[in-house]
Amino acid sequence: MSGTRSPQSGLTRRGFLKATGAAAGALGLAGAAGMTTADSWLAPTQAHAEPEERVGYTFHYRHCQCNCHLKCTVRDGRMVLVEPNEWPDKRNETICLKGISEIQHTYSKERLQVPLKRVGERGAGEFVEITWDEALDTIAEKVKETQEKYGPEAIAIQTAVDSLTTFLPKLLKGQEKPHRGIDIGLGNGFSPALAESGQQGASSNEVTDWKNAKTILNVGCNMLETCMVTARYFFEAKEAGAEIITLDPNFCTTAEKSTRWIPMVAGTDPALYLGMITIILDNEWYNAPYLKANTSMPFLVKRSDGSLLRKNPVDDIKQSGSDNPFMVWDEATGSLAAYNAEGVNPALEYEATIDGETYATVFKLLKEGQKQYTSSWAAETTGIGEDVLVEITDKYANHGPSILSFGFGGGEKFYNADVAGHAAVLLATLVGSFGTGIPGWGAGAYVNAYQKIFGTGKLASWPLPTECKTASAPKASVDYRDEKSGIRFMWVQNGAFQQIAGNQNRTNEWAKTLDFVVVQDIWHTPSVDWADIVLPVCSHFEVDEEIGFVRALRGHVLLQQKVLDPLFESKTDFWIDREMAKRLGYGDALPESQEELTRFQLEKATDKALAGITLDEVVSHNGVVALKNQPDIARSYGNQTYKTTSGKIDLYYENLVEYGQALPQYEAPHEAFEGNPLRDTYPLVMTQRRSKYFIHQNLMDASWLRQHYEPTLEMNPVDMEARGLESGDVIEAFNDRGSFQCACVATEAVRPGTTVIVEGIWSKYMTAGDLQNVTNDAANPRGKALAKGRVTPFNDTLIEVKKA
Ligand SMILES: Nc1nc2c(c(=O)[nH]1)N[C@H]1C(S)=C(S)[C@@H](COP(=O)(O)OP(=O)(O)OC[C@H]3O[C@@H](n4cnc5c(=O)[nH]c(N)nc54)[C@H](O)[C@@H]3O)O[C@H]1N2
Ligand SMILES: Nc1nc2c(c(=O)[nH]1)N[C@H]1C(S)=C(S)[C@@H](COP(=O)(O)OP(=O)(O)OC[C@H]3O[C@@H](n4cnc5c(=O)[nH]c(N)nc54)[C@H](O)[C@@H]3O)O[C@H]1N2
Ligand SMILES: [Mo]
Repeated sequence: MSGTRSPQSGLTRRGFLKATGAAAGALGLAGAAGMTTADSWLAPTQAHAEPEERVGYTFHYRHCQCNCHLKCTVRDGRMVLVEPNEWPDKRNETICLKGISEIQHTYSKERLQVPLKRVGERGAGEFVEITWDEALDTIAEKVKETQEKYGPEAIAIQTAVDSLTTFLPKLLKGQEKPHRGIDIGLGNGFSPALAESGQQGASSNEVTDWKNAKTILNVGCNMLETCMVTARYFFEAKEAGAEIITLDPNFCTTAEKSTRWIPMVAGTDPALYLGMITIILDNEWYNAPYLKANTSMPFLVKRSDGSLLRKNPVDDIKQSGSDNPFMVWDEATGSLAAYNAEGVNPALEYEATIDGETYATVFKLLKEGQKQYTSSWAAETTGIGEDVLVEITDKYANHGPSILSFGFGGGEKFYNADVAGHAAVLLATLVGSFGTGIPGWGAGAYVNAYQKIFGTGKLASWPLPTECKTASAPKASVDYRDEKSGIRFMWVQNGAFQQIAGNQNRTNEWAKTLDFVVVQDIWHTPSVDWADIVLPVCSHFEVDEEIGFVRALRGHVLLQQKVLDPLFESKTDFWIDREMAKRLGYGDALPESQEELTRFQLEKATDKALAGITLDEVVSHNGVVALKNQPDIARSYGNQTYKTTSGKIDLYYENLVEYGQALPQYEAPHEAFEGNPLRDTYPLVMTQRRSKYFIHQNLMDASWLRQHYEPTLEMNPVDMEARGLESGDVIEAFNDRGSFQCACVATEAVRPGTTVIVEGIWSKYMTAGDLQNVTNDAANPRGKALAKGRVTPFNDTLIEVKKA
């Protein structure tokens, strides 16, 4: 930064007094102006005879999936103690090192203190301090200019889960979350069969149901670090006798605590599932009555073009349903019948010629297609022994109830993720995992299960003028950085745009071509340096009124209340929304206060889980109240109800016929596959993982955590020896996209040929470069046809490593 005060140089007297309120004056804190960073806030001070102490309640960040509710003690204006708050359901009273560290991290020297305006080249991180009015007026002007010149869809607003305002994207009428391919890879293949419309890939039951399972296959999910509040239920299941088998290229924390770890080759998850499907079919371990009654397996497919047979022909495959039902072969009458006709007994395996065309059931096509995916092929592809594959398939199919668990990392971050997701839902359906209500059966990503099924506790949404709605990302674009996205103005309201895309050099080149970039954040993350205007935001501990945001998670209503006054010149996300609304001519459209908003969201909600819950009640319970009318353990698709076209589990994806993926067909990863000639130059796969210490880029600057973790590339000793490396050496990791430097460490926990690094590390903490410089961003063309677009194949990355 030039021409402005550095974060360390202190805060104005005015700012400080505002930040600490009356207590500062009354107690006469010494050296007030210097107490702006963790170091100075935490320096020994004179003991006061009568410290002023109070307690405030808030929730922590959510992107680590936990959103823990915290009880915070504030002494003489400083937060000095963070503890788990009391919940009606005691099992939720959790906190981890991340939460405790906020005593330091909230006051980090990386806090953005004042609004900033760029003065150097974009990306150089040179700023001057400006007033809030100047910042917001400039932005409003740019918004209007962009809207007039290119239309509102030229503005993209990046949101994530930690900022709880929902107004900005609608006020700007721009694209929210333009095509960026995150957390949708497996779900793209998994969710259409069940018509899960919320979080793609969401699990069909809660993790609390694991204790009722006998066999749990956990494929590429490190939930003991990535959803730490589920640990209790993981161990509950283990103690109840479930066999938890983790399949992961690396001996992650969750593998270590599982009953068994089965290492596998990264990127081969589709082969694992396809191999298991073959074993189930060959041994007739599937649940035939279930498949007949509840799935599209008996539907008839025209062999010549792959279309499903309906009662009446259609021009568009979307035209079906009860008016124009799919057809099956009825064994009761020996004739064609609508799948949903009274008393129909559909044939599972059947083939017939009708009007000169051959039709076969989906199940028959599946069996034929699976012939190529033998168990020995799957064993060879995944690196899992064939006997082991048969053994775990037997357990999964015949020693249930069984759970199939995957993550949002791991195999999700490969080019072929939708194939894996599709094969996973097929596998889970073959053994009857969904909709039976039998405890302990389920499948999906449990890393976001917060105990209650996705969508429970839906808050009322504040109505805005009808013209205030978001634009959808243009169909033609598959990546927010391609020309077809039409983006000219990027507002990073929550999240970091260098972080959410692979191949950072491409992101940076694109960022240079934009007309305007706003970054709204709490800390000075690397993306901040790419902003034209930087807006400093309050942490989750700071609100400018008594009431903050509300959300319903983990079976409870959780309220944010004031712990601290806004630090420095920071403002709440809500305040920024209101100020923008005024400047864009919607001054009256937003609630007056967060309290008004929160009261509305709670008290106008129609969800029975929120029935009768008032804001006053939540406040009187220190911010945590249990949802109403909740089952002990939530399970989706009760009584076999699916919102699919047929109302059954639709496993045959007619929209993917042209890609040869109506039923899942193996596809190798984009880069990280055996036999790729690129491997001669870049022989190592670079997988990424999350860490219990950080939430992506958030908390990277928490020095109490950073003392336990230095950025390292984790490598197998064999690969290190071959390169003359020893633990602690600084290495350069590189490929055609770019490079980075950091220390390496030898560990047997990593498969030979594979490397691991924690994603999200700020470039300034690397020796040089950024890990995002090397990650793969290739867009699978099939992405266009998938519900949520293409996935970013971060893990599908080859590198070479040498001593720096
Ligand atoms: N503490 C913390 N928790 C978080 C987050 C965080 O940043 N910090 N982020 C949240 C977010 S946004 C997400 S998306 C989730 C992700 O949650 P997870 O899915 O648990 O994510 P990861 O830790 O990236 O990867 C899980 C495992 O996949 C393995 N893996 C890598 N490649 C493959 C492969 O090809 N096949 C298989 N089978 N396994 C593979 C890795 O070794 C790793 O152990 O975590 C959430 N929770
Ligand atoms: N190489 C690589 N890259 C990846 C991944 C990978 O596996 N490998 N994983 C990808 C995945 S799955 C995900 S989900 C993304 C996550 O990427 P992001 O969405 O960018 O991650 P977050 O940490 O959730 O949010 C980032 C910023 O929000 C700020 N923030 C926190 N709370 C608030 C708030 O209340 N208000 C505002 N305004 N800001 C706030 C934090 O300071 C942080 O800088 O990363 C992706 N990037
Ligand atoms: Mo994610």
